[in-house]
Parts: sequence; C-alpha cells; structure tokens
Amino acid sequence: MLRIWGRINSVNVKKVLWLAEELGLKYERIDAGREFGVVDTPEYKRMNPNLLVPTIEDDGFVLWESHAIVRYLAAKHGAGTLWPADLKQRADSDRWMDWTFSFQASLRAVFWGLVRTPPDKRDAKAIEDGRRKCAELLAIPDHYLSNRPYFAGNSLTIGDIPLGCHVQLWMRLPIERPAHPNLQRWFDRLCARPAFKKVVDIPLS
Ligand SMILES: N[C@@H](CCC(=O)N[C@@H](CS)C(=O)NCC(=O)O)C(=O)O
Repeated sequence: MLRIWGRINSVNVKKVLWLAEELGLKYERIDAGREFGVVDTPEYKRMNPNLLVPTIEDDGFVLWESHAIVRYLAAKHGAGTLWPADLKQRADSDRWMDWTFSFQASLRAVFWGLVRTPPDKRDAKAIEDGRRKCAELLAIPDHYLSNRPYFAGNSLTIGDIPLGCHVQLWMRLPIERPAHPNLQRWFDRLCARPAFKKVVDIPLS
C-alpha cells in the first residue's frame, strides 16, 4: 500500500494527500515533521536526506519532492484525467505547478508571520510586504483564469493542485485581499470538491 509521511498541516504534504484523495487511492499516512519529529531518525534520513516532508513509499519505491510525487502518482493512476495526456495541456499544468514557487516565496512571510509566530515576535513590515507582493502576483493567475475554469482547461488537473493548496492559505489568513474574481471562482470550485474540503481546507496551524 502507498505510504505517505508528513503532518496534515504541511502545505507540501497537502498536495500529495489531495491528489491521493482525488484519485481514490488507499494510503497510510504517518505523522512526521515539526512536533512529530521522525524526519531526524536514521531510517527517515535514509529515505529522504533533506529531512523534510512529504516522502512516499510505493511498492518499495521511495520518492520525495512534493511536485515529483504529484506527477508520479498522477501519471500512474490519473493518465488522461488529472495527468493530461496531451503534451501541451500537460506543459500548461506543469507551468502552473511550478509557478507556485514564485508565489510561495512571498506567501511564506505572511503565513509564518501570522500563524506560526507569537504576536510579540512578529515582523509587521515583512508581513505587509509579503501580503502586498502576493496580492500583486495573484493578478497573473486571476487574468489567466478569465476564460477557463481550471488552469489546464475544463477540468481539474495536477496544474491546480500546488497553487490550490497555497491559495487556500491565502484565502483563510486574516488579511486584506484585493478582489481577484476569476481566482475566487476557481477557489470556490475547489472548495466544492470533497477531497479538497477533507485534506486541504482545514484550519490554519
Ligand atoms: N521542495 C520540498 C519542500 C518540502 C518542505 O519544505 N517541507 C516542509 C513542510 S511544508 C518541512 O518538511 N518542514 C520541516 C518539518 O515539517 O519538520 C517539497 O516540495 O517537497
């Protein structure tokens, strides 16, 4: 059976869990990272020398890096649906998966500042700079979504998964957000999916 190591509140673990739920895969999840430790044990280090989550083991095959895991599981179980068979559509979904890294860099300061830092230790300027940069960056996917319901066309693909997990954090943070109507409609579509509700749209921690 597929095994997934990682705590449920890790945005990178959520990408893998969401995909596994969408694909209806049977899996065992093992808590690891932050308060759960595990990542610093010799056994884990042998699987993932980065000491980070997520890591998966699938019939003896060990893989880390959330996007590589998402691509591997989608290609194995979701070819033609979540993993587009058409080369250009797949490149489109890959592009949006990887664009998430541009957004993640700015979101990190806001999320960590407001959720994982005690009020007296917060850097208000770094939080506000991050918030402003995120708002600016999100105009790019908002525009792209003006004539398509999902990033790689008419249905959900892996191109929606990483950004969906990061935008969930953005939407649930207690901050001011400019209107991004297309992005909001896309996020509402994600929220209507039972898999997203179950493993991604959980309280921030
Ligand atoms: N590029 C890696 C980054 C993994 C990463 O930074 N994971 C974080 C959680 S989101 C982590 O393991 N943090 C340390 C911990 O939880 O102990 C990936 O996408 O899988």
